[in-house]
Amino acid sequence: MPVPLLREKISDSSTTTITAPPSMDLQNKREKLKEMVLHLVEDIRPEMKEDIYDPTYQDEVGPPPKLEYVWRNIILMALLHLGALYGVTLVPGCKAYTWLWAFLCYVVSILGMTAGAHRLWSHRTYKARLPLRLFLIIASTMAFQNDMYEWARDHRVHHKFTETHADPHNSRRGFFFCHVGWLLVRKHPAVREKGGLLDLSDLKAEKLVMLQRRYYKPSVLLMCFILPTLVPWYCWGETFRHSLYVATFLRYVIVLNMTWLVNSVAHLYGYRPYDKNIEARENALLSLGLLGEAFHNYHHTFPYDYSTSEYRWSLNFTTFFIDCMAAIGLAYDLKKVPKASILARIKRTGDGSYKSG
Ligand code: ST9
Ligand code: ZN
Ligand code: ZN
Repeated sequence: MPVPLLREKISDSSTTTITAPPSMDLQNKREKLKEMVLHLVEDIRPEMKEDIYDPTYQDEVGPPPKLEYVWRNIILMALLHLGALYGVTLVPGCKAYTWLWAFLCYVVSILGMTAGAHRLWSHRTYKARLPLRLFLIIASTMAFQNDMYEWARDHRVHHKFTETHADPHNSRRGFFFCHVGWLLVRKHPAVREKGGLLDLSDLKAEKLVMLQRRYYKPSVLLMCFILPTLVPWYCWGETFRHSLYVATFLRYVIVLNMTWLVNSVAHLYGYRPYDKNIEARENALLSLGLLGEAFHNYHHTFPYDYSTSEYRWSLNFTTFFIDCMAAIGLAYDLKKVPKASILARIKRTGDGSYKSG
């Protein structure tokens, strides 16, 4: 609607309203609000709003934020990566069972994050019965990426306020920052401020999530470090050195970097067939390694879809896994965006790169 500027008297008998086109700022805000309303209409999981993008929140213009380094994290992360590099040199000397074990730990860790931390606890895209939730929380502990409550809180705030200072791994702050740098410095005050407004009552109410948070340090020690090292050493006589550096340090560093690539690569490079107005992008190659988790333009457009992709099993082992769990009754109420809504959205906001698969 045009904005009335002033009422001017043209003649004694008539008055007219002189209008001007709305300012760019106002126009942008209206567009964003319209976008938000349409987004809500598409939502097939109306009970949870905490991961729905809020385009009305934008950073104020100002100097770049100051970095407050956390030296403990910088030193530990550097040592861990050095350990993993040494692990690479040991790979050829490992027993075949150790390779298989490291690969199994990789798959279990990633599943814990994709099917558990991401699709179940952060986005509530499906429901899971206790045995599955138990498996997923243990698997996610093996991945050691912060406890479930903290991960889901950071992830919801990443979706809602994406590419602003309230996004913990804001990709506008550069590749290194959104890949790993954000774990080496104190969070921007906006993360705390906006994250503090989120409703996390579902997470607080879940005993398993709170139990993991309470005993997180000893559980991580056991699941991420002790168990993966002891199994090859005890079970098939692998050397302690090979077990520690390959099955534990190298495997953990690969899991971490694969996950971080979603924040860096999948927010910086790739097509945006579903919504060209956001930075998240599609990356099929990354999705293969992440068991289906880098169809990131689709995922940020439709965060309530349990497949995090328009498709089901294509480069998406996690969806296959959830479907298998559904077949045996351990997963249910799987949310999937109807094809017609997807196609309408592609037409409305896509970048034109869409090819039906
Ligand atoms: C790791 C995490 O690697 C990786 C996450 C990747 C996420 C990927 C997401 C995108 C992928 C999507 C698909 C992928 C799916 C899965 C992939 C497959 C694997 N809201 O944090 P603190 C408040 S971890 C509201 O200490 P500092 C709160 O009160 C690796 N409030 O902030 C909190 O207290 P509490 C291993 C918030 O002091 C207080 O602030 N771990 C929020 O600035 C303090 O919080 C590490 O390296 C919020 N969002 O420190 C450790 N956040 O918790 C890394 C905070 O008691 N972390 N508050 O309620 C740290 O050391 C610190 O967090 C820090 C910041 C130094 C980074
Ligand atoms: Zn997500
Ligand atoms: Zn993202």
